[in-house]
Amino acid sequence: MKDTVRSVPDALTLRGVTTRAVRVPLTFVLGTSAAIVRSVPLLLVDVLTEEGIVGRSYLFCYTSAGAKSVAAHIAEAMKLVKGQPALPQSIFQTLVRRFALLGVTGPVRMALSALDVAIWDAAAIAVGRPLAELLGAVRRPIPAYDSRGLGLMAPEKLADEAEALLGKGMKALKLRLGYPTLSEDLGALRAVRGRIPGEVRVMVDYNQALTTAEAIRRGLALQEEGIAWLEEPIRHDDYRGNAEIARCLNVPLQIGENFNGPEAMADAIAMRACDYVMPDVARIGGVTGWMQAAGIAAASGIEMSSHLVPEVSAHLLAATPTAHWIEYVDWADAILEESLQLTDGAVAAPNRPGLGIAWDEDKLRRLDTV
Ligand code: SMN
Ligand code: MG
Repeated sequence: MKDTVRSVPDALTLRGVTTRAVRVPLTFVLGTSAAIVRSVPLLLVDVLTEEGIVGRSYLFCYTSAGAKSVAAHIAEAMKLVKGQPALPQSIFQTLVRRFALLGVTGPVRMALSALDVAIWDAAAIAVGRPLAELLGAVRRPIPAYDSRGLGLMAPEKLADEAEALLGKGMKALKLRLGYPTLSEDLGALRAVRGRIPGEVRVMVDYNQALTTAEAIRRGLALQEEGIAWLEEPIRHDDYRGNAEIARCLNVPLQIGENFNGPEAMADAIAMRACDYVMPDVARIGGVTGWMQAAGIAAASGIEMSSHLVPEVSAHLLAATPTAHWIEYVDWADAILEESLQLTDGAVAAPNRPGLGIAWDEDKLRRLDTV
């Protein structure tokens, strides 16, 4: 039989980008050991193509200055690639080289990641498929844990909040620790545990508060309480210290929200600095970086969860062979036309083209700009 070679349409062409920063008040205040988060600056990114398709992404920028600097880097990056085919992997590689002298970390890395996500969104919209499917994966439900609230506060308040959070049918919660003493940490954990069904999993997150010795001391006590994982007990990039903690504890050590690209994750795994990984799509390098990281986690046989931005992570975890937990927050409900759906404590990416996100202009008008 004669082969028929069909030609394919050209890729989309990058035309420009717009960004908008808004401040979203949280439904549950989040008191971490590093800072109290009452509202979050979100940066909304629209990548425009010559064909009229718009790719979107949004970012949590931590601070107002963070949002401004990420926006500035996004604008500058687009000037460098405007007119080029909207092929995310190649665009990312080009931009990483162009920003190498400044350094592809922090706001620069977040800017390139956000552009990458938006370009992937446009590409998936162009073929009319959900991003998860473009990545070759079924949109399967990923078990979710509720990461709203449960910050540092009085035990009685924590118990009330845990009960309120479980109203959404969640089967797991994340509690922030890092009180001045271990006995206060234990008091907080026991207060939450005492108010929720025994089968609900509890993750604990120190947000880098401890020294290595203190992390081992507290970890040995906490692991007797049946926690799902111990997250970022010490400085995120102290892989030697993290490896020592992982060696001394039975409870799984979780790190990754601060991995700067898949290279950092590969180093951490090579040094046995963690048992689980949870990259943030905005620091790992967008969809492009995430898929590389997913390959490393799969090849290493390590469970991979996500950090924040569940609307994007739902697609990515579907395409992650060792997908573990999706971190659920509702922050983007304040900016999106349709909020992410939770069913039986799990999240599946929506059956819409691309990421399936669209800005709700009425909601945006009611928010303060950053
Ligand atoms: C976290 C960090 C910063 C803001 C919100 C949440 C946290 C997490 O470390 O793992 O969710
Ligand atoms: Mg964390």
